[in-house]
Amino acid sequence: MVIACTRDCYDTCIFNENYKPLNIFPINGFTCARGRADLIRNEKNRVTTAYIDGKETTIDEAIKYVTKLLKETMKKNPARILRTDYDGNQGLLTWYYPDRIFNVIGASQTDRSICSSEGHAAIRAHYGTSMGALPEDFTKYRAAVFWAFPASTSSPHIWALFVKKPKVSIDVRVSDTARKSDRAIIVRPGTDVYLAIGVIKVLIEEGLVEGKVRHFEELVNYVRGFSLDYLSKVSGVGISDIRWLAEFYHEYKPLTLIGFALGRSQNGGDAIGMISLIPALIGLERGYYYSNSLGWGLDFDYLRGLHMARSSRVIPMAEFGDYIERGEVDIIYAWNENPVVTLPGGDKLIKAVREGRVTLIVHDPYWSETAKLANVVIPAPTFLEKYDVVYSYWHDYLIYNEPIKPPRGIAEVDLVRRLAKELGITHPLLLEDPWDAVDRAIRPAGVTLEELRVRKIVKMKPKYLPTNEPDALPLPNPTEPGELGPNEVRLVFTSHPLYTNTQFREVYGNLEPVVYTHDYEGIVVLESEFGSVRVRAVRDGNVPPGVALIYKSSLIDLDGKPINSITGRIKGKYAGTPMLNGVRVRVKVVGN
Ligand SMILES: Nc1nc2c(c(=O)[nH]1)N[C@H]1C(S)=C(S)[C@@H](COP(=O)(O)OP(=O)(O)OC[C@H]3O[C@@H](n4cnc5c(=O)[nH]c(N)nc54)[C@H](O)[C@@H]3O)O[C@H]1N2
Ligand SMILES: Nc1nc2c(c(=O)[nH]1)N[C@H]1C(S)=C(S)[C@@H](COP(=O)(O)OP(=O)(O)OC[C@H]3O[C@@H](n4cnc5c(=O)[nH]c(N)nc54)[C@H](O)[C@@H]3O)O[C@H]1N2
Ligand code: SF4
Ligand SMILES: [Mo]
Repeated sequence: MVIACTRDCYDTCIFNENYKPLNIFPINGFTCARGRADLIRNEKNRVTTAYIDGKETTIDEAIKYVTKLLKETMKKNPARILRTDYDGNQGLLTWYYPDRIFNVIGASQTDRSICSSEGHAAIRAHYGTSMGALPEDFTKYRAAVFWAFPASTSSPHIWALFVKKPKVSIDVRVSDTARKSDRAIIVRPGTDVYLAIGVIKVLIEEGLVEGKVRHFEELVNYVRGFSLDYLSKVSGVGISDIRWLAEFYHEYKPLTLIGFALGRSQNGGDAIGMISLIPALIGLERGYYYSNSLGWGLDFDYLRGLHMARSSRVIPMAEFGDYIERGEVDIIYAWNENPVVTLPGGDKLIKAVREGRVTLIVHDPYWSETAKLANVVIPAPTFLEKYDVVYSYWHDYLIYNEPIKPPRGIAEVDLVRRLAKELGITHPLLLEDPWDAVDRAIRPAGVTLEELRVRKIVKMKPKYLPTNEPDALPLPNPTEPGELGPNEVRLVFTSHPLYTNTQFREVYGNLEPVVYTHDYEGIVVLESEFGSVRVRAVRDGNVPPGVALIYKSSLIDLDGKPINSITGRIKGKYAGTPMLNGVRVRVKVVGN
């Protein structure tokens, strides 16, 4: 029997029944601080019973109450019910299947664009798929470029494969990954597209192109329109560094690893698209890696029931708070997500719930900020307590996760099927056995449930491999981020080794909201065009002037207000991903 770490993490570690990481490639017998703490975490901060308006109740009562709430709003307008979900657990049953009930009743959904959508769409625009290198391919490369990808923190197993190889880090600050790389290139936030154009320009003009790109002449003309001098000025990367990077590409033929964070920055999709072309130009096939989640062929749409029913309305995550503020939703049902903290405008959700304008229903194993705020809380089992099928957005193992702890609460599929029954819904989507749905969904990836149940881990066969000669060559029309005014910085976020987004604070404690900058010290107010928050500023020589860094696991300010009150209303042009990184912020020191 095996267990998969189901969290939003590239590595998706696989463990044996004693919770020891398997010694198979690419897990290689080790895990991270979170993996080591999971058994302890499982006993802390748990929601153990249901709650209605702060009072303990049974799960049955809570289901009846939620049924009543849903019924009332369904009569009025089902689009005023918004379900919101993200990646607290990557299980096919936990995350995807529950969507069915909301499609059947015609509720609203978010666009789920917060994390990786922008880059998926941008790479697909070039290659027809976003599938990149597989872990086995990684080992064949003699070098790597970590582009906005602090892998030593965000993906310990990817990092491990390159520890002994030449590495370049491209970031807006000197990250741990940058420190451990052979060369760190520091770029201004939101300007990677200019750097990528510069690299392509040098490759072309110095005769270093060895691969084929369709519409190559168009690309040649396009880069001719930019001078290296201009590209250097906008990106903040010296001309000699741009040349050096192009030559490194030419000489080492490195794998390019593109971080999701880039898609959440200004010109993010354009940057990712252009970066993904570089490997093709130097003659590499699938010489990039971004996320392989959409390449296996796993039929997420089938799991969500989109072949039969769809949401009535899609709300961009960038405008999550704005829709709430405008009074466009009455009920929010959240699972597998902590939207109060992680979505733009979470402050507006807090306000609307406190003022009774929105009823919040939360299904979560832990007392997240969103669960604490909710009118109705229903306990969910953790991945250590339920069966599920788990995939990775990096490696190719599909995993049959079996529980090693007795279940607490009610599993996601069971909850939505109970709700469907109470609501009198007899739609075939909710009558289909969830395991049959899983079987249907995994077959396109070359795996059957029967085989998976026997073997526990089975390698998927990628269904959507890229063509290296795509039909389209979408060329960017980027916008310069512009100069900063006095006391202005661009806010960026990064992951912390001890947490996954908002998870693990029950083990490692609450991180103080600290902003790391080159110049400021003491208590500061950060003010953007969307609002302000109060945090502690710490001077950090690894952060250049004009940049401010916050860990994305400390997203609550000194007054209990979400940092996302001040980010993210601007949408990416490929998939609408909120611009969380690079928001212009004024810093005012207010204390020490
Ligand atoms: N330990 C740990 N691992 C995680 C997570 C976690 O919370 N903790 N979260 C997981 C999740 S949800 C995700 S999405 C991934 C994210 O994984 P990554 O995309 O690898 O990284 P982040 O940690 O978000 O860091 C983003 C980096 O981009 C830099 N950056 C910001 N703006 C720009 C820019 O405009 N240009 C460039 N070049 N760099 C920029 C930041 O300084 C930072 O170093 O990690 C996953 N892995
Ligand atoms: N300002 C800013 N905001 C950001 C980011 C940033 O860089 N800066 N990063 C963004 C990114 S990349 C991401 S991916 C999102 C992440 O946003 P979220 O997905 O909201 O982040 P998590 O903290 O992983 O929260 C997931 C919730 O799922 C719950 N959960 C865990 N396991 C289960 C389960 O089995 N069942 C159920 N029902 N619930 C479970 C956890 O307890 C937790 O409350 O945040 C985004 N928000
Ligand atoms: S968080 Fe990532 S590295 Fe850590 S145990 Fe889970 S999958 Fe492995
Ligand atoms: Mo993410």
